[in-house]
Amino acid sequence: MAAADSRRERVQRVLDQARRLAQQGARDVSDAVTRGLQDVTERARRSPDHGGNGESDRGPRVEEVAADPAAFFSAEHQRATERLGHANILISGQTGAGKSTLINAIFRVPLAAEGVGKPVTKHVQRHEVAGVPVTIFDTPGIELGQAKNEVIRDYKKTIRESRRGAPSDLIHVAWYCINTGQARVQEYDIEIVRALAAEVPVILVLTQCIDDERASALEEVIRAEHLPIAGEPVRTLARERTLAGHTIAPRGLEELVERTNSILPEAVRRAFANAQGVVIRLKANQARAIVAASSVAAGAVGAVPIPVPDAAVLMPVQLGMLASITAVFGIEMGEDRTVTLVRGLVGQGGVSVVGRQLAGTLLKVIPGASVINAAVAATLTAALGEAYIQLCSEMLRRQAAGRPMPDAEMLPFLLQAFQKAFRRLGAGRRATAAGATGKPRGGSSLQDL
Ligand SMILES: Nc1nc2c(ncn2[C@@H]2O[C@H](COP(=O)(O)OP(=O)(O)OP(=O)(O)O)[C@@H](O)[C@H]2O)c(=O)[nH]1
Ligand SMILES: [Mg+2]
Repeated sequence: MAAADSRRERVQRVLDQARRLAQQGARDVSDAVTRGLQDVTERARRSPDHGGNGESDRGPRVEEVAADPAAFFSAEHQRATERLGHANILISGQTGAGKSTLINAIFRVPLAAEGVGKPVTKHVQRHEVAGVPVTIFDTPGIELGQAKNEVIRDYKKTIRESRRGAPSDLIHVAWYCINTGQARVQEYDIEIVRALAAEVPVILVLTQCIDDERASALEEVIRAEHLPIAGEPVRTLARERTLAGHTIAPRGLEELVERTNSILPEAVRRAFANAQGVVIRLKANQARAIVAASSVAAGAVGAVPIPVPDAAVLMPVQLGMLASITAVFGIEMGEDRTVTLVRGLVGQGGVSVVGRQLAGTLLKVIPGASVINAAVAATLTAALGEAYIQLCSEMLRRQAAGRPMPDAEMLPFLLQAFQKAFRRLGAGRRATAAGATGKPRGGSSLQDL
């Protein structure tokens, strides 16, 4: 009985600690983690040295996840997408400055394509697209000479009302666009920037920048005005421009995205990382936080040693992790794709079988072990997460280059990246195992599965 009590206490401690860690690192995997842990707890309760009845009323069992992993993945993806948060950006500047062109170059879907959004006030329109966690408050067609005070009043009204509404409506940052081609900085621009900056952080964007001398001249005036803007103005060209037979490549978009990201509150950075389509690294960085938390959580699952044949207990954590990464990347995962990937991964030797195989391989060099321990569980999960980040990054790169990755290539790419990442991450571990050197024996590479 004393043994049962101490085991129960230990399981409970692990459960609590893992939940805490997962919640700190990535709230969106914590549910999946909890489900995996519940299962472990359940097993511990049912074990012969414990008299518990194994009843639990929370979350699906690992067996249920295993029965339809694609459905579990989709549900987790949905959940993670809802938890991304929502970023709101106000964009302003004179008509023709290039606001719509800029928005459509920055975000992964053309948010301002039609130029007609839902009117918020006379001068402000709202652009949003279902499934993209960013709303743009646009000010189309502000003409020089238009009643400036009226325009400013409308902006302030929009921003202040955003503060009173739901947290997801809050306007976080404003981009004020000045066309670099214009002869000088207008008084009109200066006054609006000042008025905006009294309400939200303002990034000044020099648009249609094809002439650095002119940009420098404008920047000098802006500096002399001591405008309360966030950092230096950002020089941008949203779309390539051909001049006298020379093509000038787009520029400055990455810088604008990075600057914006640094200003946004932490709670909505994931949403912004998802919606923008310019800096893949931003998505990968956000995703790595999810992998770190999942890996710790998987380690905590493994702290109640998992008999090797029960490695499926890691599945909720790992599928939850993959679903959250997909949400952060903003990759559209239709049902076909999900089924191809998840069934391929799980059904043909993915998350669980790969885990068993590799753990089995590792166990040959970790003396005395017949279980997946915390370190192995954490390493497997970290390797899978890193491999999946590489897959998502590659998919976006190819998509941007106009050569989308065929669905049939996804799984082989992922497995290969997994193998590499696992070797790299596992190398330290194998090296520290007594007497073990170098490669695992048994030849169970993923390709052999
Ligand atoms: N090649 C190129 N053309 C641009 C760029 N930015 C703006 N343009 C062109 O400039 C014109 C005005 O750009 P828009 O993006 O519609 O300007 P806007 O600020 O949204 O204008 P309003 O909606 O009227 O306020 C369009 O013909 C664009 O194609 C750019 O970065 N590159
Ligand atoms: Mg426009």
